[in-house]
Amino acid sequence: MEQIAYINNIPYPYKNGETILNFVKRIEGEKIIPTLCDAPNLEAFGSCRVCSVEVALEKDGKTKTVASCHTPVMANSFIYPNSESIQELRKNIIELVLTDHPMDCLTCEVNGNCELQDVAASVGITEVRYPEGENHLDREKDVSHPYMRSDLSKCINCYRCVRACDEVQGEFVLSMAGRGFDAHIIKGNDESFMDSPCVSCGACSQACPTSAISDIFQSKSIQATEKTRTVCTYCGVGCNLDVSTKNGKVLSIQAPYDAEVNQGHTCIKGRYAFKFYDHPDRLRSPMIKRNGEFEEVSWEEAYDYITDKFKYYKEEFGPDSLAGISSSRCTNEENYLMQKFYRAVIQTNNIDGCARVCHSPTALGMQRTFGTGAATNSIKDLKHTNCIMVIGANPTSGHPVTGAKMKQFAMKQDNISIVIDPRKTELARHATYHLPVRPGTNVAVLNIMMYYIVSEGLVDESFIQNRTEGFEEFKKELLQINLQELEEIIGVSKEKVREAAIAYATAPNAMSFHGLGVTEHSQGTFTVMQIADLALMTGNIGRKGVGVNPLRGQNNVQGSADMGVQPHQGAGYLDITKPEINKKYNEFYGVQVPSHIGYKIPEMFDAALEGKLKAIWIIGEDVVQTDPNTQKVIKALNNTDLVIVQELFMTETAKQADVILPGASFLEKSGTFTNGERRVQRVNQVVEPIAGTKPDRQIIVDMMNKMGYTQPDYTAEGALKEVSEIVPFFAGITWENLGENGKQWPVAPDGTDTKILHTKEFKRGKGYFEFNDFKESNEIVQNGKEYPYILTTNRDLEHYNCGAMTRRTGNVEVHTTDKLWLNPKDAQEHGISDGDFVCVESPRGKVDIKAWITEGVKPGILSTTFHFPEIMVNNITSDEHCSEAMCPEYKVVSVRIRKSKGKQKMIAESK
Ligand SMILES: Nc1nc2c(c(=O)[nH]1)N[C@H]1C(S)=C(S)[C@@H](COP(=O)(O)OP(=O)(O)OC[C@H]3O[C@@H](n4cnc5c(=O)[nH]c(N)nc54)[C@H](O)[C@@H]3O)O[C@H]1N2
Ligand SMILES: Nc1nc2c(c(=O)[nH]1)N[C@H]1C(S)=C(S)[C@@H](COP(=O)(O)OP(=O)(O)OC[C@H]3O[C@@H](n4cnc5c(=O)[nH]c(N)nc54)[C@H](O)[C@@H]3O)O[C@H]1N2
Ligand SMILES: [Mo]
Repeated sequence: MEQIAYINNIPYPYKNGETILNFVKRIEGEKIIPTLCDAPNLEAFGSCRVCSVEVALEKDGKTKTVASCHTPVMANSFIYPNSESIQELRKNIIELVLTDHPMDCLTCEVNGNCELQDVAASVGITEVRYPEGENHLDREKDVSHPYMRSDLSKCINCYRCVRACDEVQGEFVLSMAGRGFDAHIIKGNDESFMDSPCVSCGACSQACPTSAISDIFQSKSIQATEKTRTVCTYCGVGCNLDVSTKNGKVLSIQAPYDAEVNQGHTCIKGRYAFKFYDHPDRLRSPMIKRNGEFEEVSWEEAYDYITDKFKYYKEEFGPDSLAGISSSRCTNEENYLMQKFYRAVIQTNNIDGCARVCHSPTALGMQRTFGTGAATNSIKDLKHTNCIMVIGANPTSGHPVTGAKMKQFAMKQDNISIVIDPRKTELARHATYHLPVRPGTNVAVLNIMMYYIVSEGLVDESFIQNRTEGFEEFKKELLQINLQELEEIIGVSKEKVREAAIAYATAPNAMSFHGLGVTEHSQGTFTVMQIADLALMTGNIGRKGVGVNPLRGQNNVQGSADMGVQPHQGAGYLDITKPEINKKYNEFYGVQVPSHIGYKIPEMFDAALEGKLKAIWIIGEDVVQTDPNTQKVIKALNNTDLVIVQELFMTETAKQADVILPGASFLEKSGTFTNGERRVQRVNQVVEPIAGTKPDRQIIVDMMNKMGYTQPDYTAEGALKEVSEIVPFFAGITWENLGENGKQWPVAPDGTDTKILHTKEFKRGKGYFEFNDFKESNEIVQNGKEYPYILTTNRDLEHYNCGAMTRRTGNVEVHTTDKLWLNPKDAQEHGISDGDFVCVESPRGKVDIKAWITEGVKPGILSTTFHFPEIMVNNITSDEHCSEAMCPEYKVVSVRIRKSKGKQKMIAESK
């Protein structure tokens, strides 16, 4: 039965549980009731009372004044949102607020965009009747931080910042101290933004209605002439961003509240780390290296130079003497064009991308078990699950908006969270179970988990029966594992593993998330298959709140593989070796494309060292800094006749180039990115490309035409149309129908998208069980004796991969260098103190890194990041890689350590 309530004596239907505020706003419009402490992404709070309304139980009956933001509508009640007495009440409240608020509006940074000003005007205040009271002008402004600012003289104690920090980011940095007139916001233990544990997500700044908390970009106050919605360039979460511009310059970035992905939230990189885009270091002209020096040349000269050489190598040494690396930082359309260039124009399948060094084992492992290599569910399923298993991922740094949601999940009573990670990550600190396994032993710990689930009869028999194959054989092998031996290998008690396994298997809905701690190993693909097996045996597939969910890395790494940036599958994951597929591509591209598998990235470098690779074109990937074994990569590039690097900056790789082509960043182009939940979203050009640069797609299209292949000029609509004609799961995607929030593939021709995969059957028919036993990494077998420590490498919140972009923003002031996590026991043994440089040596070489002494790693385990070229940690990582997918084993490096003498001496000398 429809429920009715009255607004000003007119009846309207309301939704069950709807607050009076939302009800009245929905019927009468946004501005009808003023609010101060309310915000779209926060729970109702009911403290400022500005949103008060009168409610009576019968017409013209006795009314009661209630805060509309947190009072639900009652059936048949009579609501008077703007009665005379309510208007008087609101005016009084605001006047009181204003008495201790400084009246320096004209010189205030948010003048014209201040919510307090708006509300004051809307309740009809023209002057304050009370004498100006005491105010808080003695409160010092906090300018300690490169981004965050506070001026608490402007604070009206609405708690929005405190609630944003708690409810949105889950950081609990802000709180209220003191009472009455002295009540004030503090950060951490009453310290500055810089000294507090603030993660600079800016949620508080976006939430603050005045300028009490803001940021250096004055994001709220900006008198922008234009706002453009686009998608973040950093990680695979795919946050939507509202970018404000004036006179063609980016002023600030805010997060739209109506974005399905990020609901008004984003992180320090998305919101604040954009100033790389017009940094003086941007490459601004094509260049050719002559006699060891780069010379600026025209685009025509660069194109002709490359075209002549490409034609010559192709003719003389065959198409397979050329190779390309495409960029997951670029759009789908650009990646599609780049693989098309290699397949249709050069006629080689030598095309690969950063997924190789990242989640290639995920794609392969999930294809083997399910048939599709992408996340099965959506991030919003965190609302529908009872248990999360996070293995080898550190989302509060790598995927901060998702990480914040997971942290909120883990902090709720009754929710189960299992974190499998050698380090005590932020999520591990909140987890129900943290299993700190030795790096490289995932296969062992997952086999123990599955052993207990099977032997204790916790499997989902009917799911196994109806939806899977291979279980009997699998079970036979699984039950033969040696628990004692494996327990020793992982370094965690099997009892604890058993408890976690039971928690996962008995949860009504359990969802797994995994990252590079799973994939970047010699047994990476097998581990992914085990995670998929765990879901299969417990029936955690095909509905809300379950599934296998890789936290994909780059903003568009999902998309670049979807578009065919892989040497064995073309656009749409079609197997290039199959004759019928080859025919399909031949017809579509109008030329003969090759049907033998091309080089993966490590094979490109091997071919270069053997003299077989003549030319390589690398777009947006700093392989020298980020691929393993740096010195080998440099040798390989030096041994390649023509190295073309298309970049924003003079990276370590660009320095090795023969030709440099200056590309354009995400703010300067249109297209689409696909996030980690298969969501294809529109990237809209915000500003013109920096003078001298070209959008990457333009460069590729120009090169196609120069090489004699007719490719029409680029439009976002046109390119997407071509993609949708060849990639089956893009069939129903058009630029138009993507709308603001995108669509999750597969998208049927009628435009219907897919939130959850494998609901009825798997792409390959039945889910496939395959048992794999633990095998010690070669790195440890061969080098473990001489190099007894294990170093694992990962990332920090503030910097992004090679750091070319984030090191050119204020982030570098927040986080200044890579640091080495070192257990106190190990530190003591080597006489190392916090901040000392430590020489970390592997069979490949040595690097000096600053020590950070912490219980976050066990004795014998070290951890660091790879964001700073001065450190260049990949000088010491190895060539070991996943046996199936060739993803490098960045996560297990055998090393020895000592206090670094050289570095200290250098520092002493420079004083
Ligand atoms: N701030 C920031 N965000 C990023 C990036 C960045 O550079 N900076 N990069 C983006 C990219 S490209 C990617 S791919 C993602 C990566 O994001 P994640 O997948 O979270 O990657 P990492 O931080 O490298 O490693 C994750 C965790 O694996 C753990 N680990 C190491 N060895 C093992 C092991 O043997 N077993 C288990 N179970 N765990 C292990 C590490 O301790 C670490 O906590 O992040 C993306 N987001
Ligand atoms: N030791 C260690 N090494 C690792 C890892 C690890 O865990 N440990 N992780 C690995 C992983 S998962 C990954 S994905 C790789 C990432 O390694 P990279 O792909 O090398 O890392 P990014 O910093 O993302 O580099 C992208 C480059 O693209 C440029 N760029 C950005 N946008 C554009 C654009 O629109 N056009 C053009 N032309 N250029 C652009 C940037 O300036 C930057 O130099 O690193 C790997 N390396
Ligand atoms: Mo990655």
